[in-house]
Order: sequence, then structure tokens, then C-alpha cells
Amino acid sequence: MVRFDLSQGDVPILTTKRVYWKTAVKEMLWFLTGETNIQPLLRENVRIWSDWPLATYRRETGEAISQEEFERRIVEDDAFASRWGDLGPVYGKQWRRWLGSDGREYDQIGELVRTLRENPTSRRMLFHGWNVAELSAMALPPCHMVYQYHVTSDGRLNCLLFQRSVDLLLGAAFNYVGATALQLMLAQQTDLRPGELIWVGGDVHLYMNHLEQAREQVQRLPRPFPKMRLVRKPENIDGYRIADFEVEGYAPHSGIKADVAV
Ligand code: THF
Repeated sequence: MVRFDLSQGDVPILTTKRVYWKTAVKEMLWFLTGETNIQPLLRENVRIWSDWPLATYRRETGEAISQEEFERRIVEDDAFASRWGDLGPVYGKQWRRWLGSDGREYDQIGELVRTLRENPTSRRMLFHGWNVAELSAMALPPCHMVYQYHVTSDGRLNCLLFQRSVDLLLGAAFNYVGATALQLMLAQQTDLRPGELIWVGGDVHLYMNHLEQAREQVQRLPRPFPKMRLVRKPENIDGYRIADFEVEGYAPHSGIKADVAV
């Protein structure tokens, strides 16, 4: 478990290596759109989800296409993108359009915002990605799985996030930023102040090909966390853009290169 206090504006963008926080925020904004195709991500120059569709493409066609060429085709060719760029019913689909047995689609985020506003002592302010019946259709089952929110008596919004599976070197840093960005947006939309982000990892692992990088990173001395703020208040939770996020005072150690396990 890690607890981050967001109430003073400080946010957990790790300083012991450079974290591409805009990439992590863009990923969160993409989840919120309900999209599951990587095309809009690539159009924002976010390449962290390309490996999974690329592996499927190579396996099913036998074509030795490069990542760059695959990404270029996804961006430029809509038919190619809809055939090969979709991750299945992953985060965005479950968060915004969970398909019920009654045939209806359920917007968990919309419901969360409504409850935060109307009934902030509720014990049901959560959303979940683990749709058991659809797991096998997902490129990858959700790692950051359930987010529960609490509102304190003095108007702060706390988040308790349970992440079932954690890639400690590459993933965790991104997941902290994504959860933070979401918490700031939800707080702004519901006229609350950000409180604590309480992050719980289920299976927390370090890949064997990340050991050297991890040794380097833990030797470095952490620096003060930067501040993140929203420079604009959109009309609703769907109105945010990357330009609405401003980070100040981020002075990390240098980046650390590592390959993601697919
Ligand atoms: N699978 C694994 N093995 N690790 C993960 O972290 C992970 N995710 C998402 C889904 N499956 C996963 C994908 N998220 C990077 C960061 C996040 C990812 C995937 C890859 C990454 O390579 N980051 C580099 C480069 C960043 C960049 O190019 O912008 C880094 O140095 O941080 C976790 O949710």
C-alpha cells in the first residue's frame, strides 16, 4: 500500500526517473472517452498500448511488420485500425458502457459523478473493470481494477485504488499519475478538494529484465514531488483535454530505459 496526500497540490510523479506524465494523463483521458481502439492514442503520439495489437497482428498474419509501420497504418487507415487496433472490451468500455444482462449499457463514471454530487456519504461510489464474462475478449484484463471514492466531512475526495497486477518498474509510475489525474478531475467536477490517493497493489512484480534498471533507480535520492493543477474547468467529466493539466516544479533524475513485457 502507498498513500499519497494530494491536498497540498503535490502529486506522485516519481522523481527518481523521468516519467512521461502527459502520456499517462492522455491514457486516462482516452479511457474516459470509452474508446478501446489505439488509433486515437496514436494520434496523440501515445505508443504504450501498441505492443499488444502488434503481437496479435504478427501472430495472425505472419507478417514481420515493424512497430513504426504498424502504427503508421493504424493512424492512416481507418479500416486497418478497426480490424487490428482494437483491444477488446478493456477499461473504457467497462467504465462507460458496461453491458448488462438486460441489454443496457451502464456508465459507471457518470453514475459516480452523480453520486459524489448527490449522496457523498454513499458507500457505493466506485467503478470496476473486472467484467468476468468479457475477460477472454480483452487483449489484457484490467490491472488497475477497482476505484472507490470517499468524501470526508470537510469536503475532500479520497480515492482507494486496488490494482491486481503491478509492473513495478514501468507500470506503477504511470498508474499513479493516471489515478491522480482522474481524482483531480472528479474533485473539480464535484466541487471537492483532492484528498488522499491510497493505492493498493495485489501482485506487485519486478520483471527479470528490469533488475538492473531497478537497482539504478533505488540508488537515486527522491526529490520533492511536483504540483499538478487544472487550468480550466470543463462543463463535465468528458470535457478535459491534455492542455488542461499543468505541472510545476518537476525536476526528475534522468529517464531509465526498459522494455515492456507483452
Ligand atoms: N503490461 C506490462 N507488462 N507492464 C505495464 O506497465 C502494463 N501497463 C499497460 C498494460 N499492460 C502492461 C500498458 N502501459 C509503458 C508504460 C505503460 C504501459 C506500457 C508501457 C512504457 O514503456 N513506458 C516507458 C516509455 C514511455 C514512453 O515511451 O512514453 C517508460 O520509460 O516509462 C500498465 O498499466
